[in-house]
Amino acid sequence: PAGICGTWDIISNVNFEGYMIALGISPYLRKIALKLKLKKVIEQHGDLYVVKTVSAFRNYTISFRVGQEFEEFTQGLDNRHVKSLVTWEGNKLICEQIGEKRNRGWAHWVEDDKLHLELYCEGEICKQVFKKN
Ligand code: RET
Repeated sequence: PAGICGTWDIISNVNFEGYMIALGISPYLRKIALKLKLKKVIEQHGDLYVVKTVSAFRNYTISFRVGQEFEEFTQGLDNRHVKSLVTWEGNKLICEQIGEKRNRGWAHWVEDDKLHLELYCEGEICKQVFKKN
């Protein structure tokens, strides 16, 4: 839906640590990651979405078409190869990331002018909320 595009600043981040532990991210990298003020920059070019996770330390960008599976390499996160598929479920943009980790994926949606993101891995749920920049 309209409203997901733009630049978003994080205002809350619950259980990012649990999610990163589930991914097997090192204590050193987790400590850095927990201190970051993350931004999401979301663009749409025709049917192509580009989602950038931006921080002073490291950026991570994915681009995808809804309904079209793509190869994702989680470079700088846990450095795994997954097969990702993004679909709409109601107003939520849902991604399944099939690979070594069970129940891995995320959901993005806009509610009350906020961008909500849930990150899933092996039963851990990280909940992040962003406000429009
Ligand atoms: C950072 C810093 C280095 C360590 C980790 C990171 C995590 C990034 C994540 C990005 C998720 C992106 C999504 C995009 C969806 O469209 C910030 C790169 C672990 C979890 C869900």
